[in-house]
Amino acid sequence: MSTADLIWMNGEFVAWEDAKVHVLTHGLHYGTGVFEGIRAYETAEGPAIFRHRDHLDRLEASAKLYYMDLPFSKDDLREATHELVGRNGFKSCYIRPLVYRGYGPMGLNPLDNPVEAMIACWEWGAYLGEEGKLNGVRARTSSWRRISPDSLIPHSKASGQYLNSVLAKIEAVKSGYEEAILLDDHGHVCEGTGENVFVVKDGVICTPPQTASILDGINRKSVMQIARDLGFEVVERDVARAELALADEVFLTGTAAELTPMRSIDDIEIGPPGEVTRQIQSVFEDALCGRAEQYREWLDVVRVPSRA
Ligand code: PPE
Repeated sequence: MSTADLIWMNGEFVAWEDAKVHVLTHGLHYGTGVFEGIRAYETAEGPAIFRHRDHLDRLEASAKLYYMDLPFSKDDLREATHELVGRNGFKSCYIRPLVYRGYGPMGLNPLDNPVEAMIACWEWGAYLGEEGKLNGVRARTSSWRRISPDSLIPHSKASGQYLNSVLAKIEAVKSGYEEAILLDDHGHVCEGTGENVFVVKDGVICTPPQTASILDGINRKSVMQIARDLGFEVVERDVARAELALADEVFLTGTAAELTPMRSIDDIEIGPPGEVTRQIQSVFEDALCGRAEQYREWLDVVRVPSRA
């Protein structure tokens, strides 16, 4: 992977290669951590972090659901992130904050383990490939169901929960697809391994609702607003598996994947990226890079001067 000079750990900036933890760190054994995936984009005003406050709010919400208090205030985390991006000299980058249960007593009760925090950033290109972003990815329906609220917390972006996504991703890649679509515990379409999903049919855009075990994606929210502003009808409702195959267009949204079209499901052709996808993708990319005045409030410009 591409690296950076510095990582922020518990209030201090340390060299990338020195950002280490003890092997008995609780989160390493039991997945007791919560994280975010954020991106900063190059804009005319300098690097700008997309919907930074929304990501920090979700980090806090994820932590709360696992009985953790953030060890630093959201303002402190925001400032640390600005300084990190600036001091690493990035114009654009992916940003990964993680709040986790640290080294302390072993065993399943984490309540006496310290809650620690780190933030890293690095340059990360098109998550599902440049080709995928341009022409669409091929996906399969996973044999793994998305975690259900019966046993875990789909609303929390928690580290241990990602074993579910990892299994689905391995299965997809080993069987020759770029991505997996997971169904929820009712057999309805839920989401990709790291993306929310949108289905376009007869000009109407549908996406699974909060109750379908999705992660409440920040790009999902942004794309819904952009689509409505463009005059499209956007409906949050359960989506049947067959609706993917029969859609006019399907696309995925996520911080890492941005807006990536999906061109087939289980070898059934949906088609190359269509008009609706293209139109939304274009405004979305303008919003990310500060070219859309209407969405300017989504950007948190990094004020720390870049070392570069
Ligand atoms: N669902 C899941 C399960 C998910 O992990 C993500 C983000 C989303 C939906 C979309 O959420 P948002 O980024 O707020 O629009 N996945 C993150 C992790 C990817 C990774 O490989 O790590 C991301 O995109 O940063």
